[in-house]
Amino acid sequence: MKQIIFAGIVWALAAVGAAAHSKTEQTTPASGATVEAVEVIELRFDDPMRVTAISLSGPEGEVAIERETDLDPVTQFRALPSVDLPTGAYTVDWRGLSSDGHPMRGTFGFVVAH
Ligand SMILES: [Cu+2]
Repeated sequence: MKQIIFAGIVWALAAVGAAAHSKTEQTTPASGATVEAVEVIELRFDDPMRVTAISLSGPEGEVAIERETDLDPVTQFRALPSVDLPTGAYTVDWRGLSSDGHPMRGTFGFVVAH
């Protein structure tokens, strides 16, 4: 009987481990892309992600962005740059909580060329 309970616990732990955390599938702008303008910054996830923090930095430092998505877990997160982005290289950094409860973070870059 003890063995059966033990096997059940091992199986339950394995099942938790198998439920992989959400991953970024794609972004807008695409990672590494060169774009003329940025109307929206978008992160798409394979499973809902609660994005807790996001920042955009460029050639002149941090650029203010406005979240369009609140703190609910989503598969599509959107934020809007507060200004027209000048030419240069930009990096987006984000942190979030995966649907399996794991803290996640990611980064990607793109170039704006007018
Ligand atoms: Cu995970």
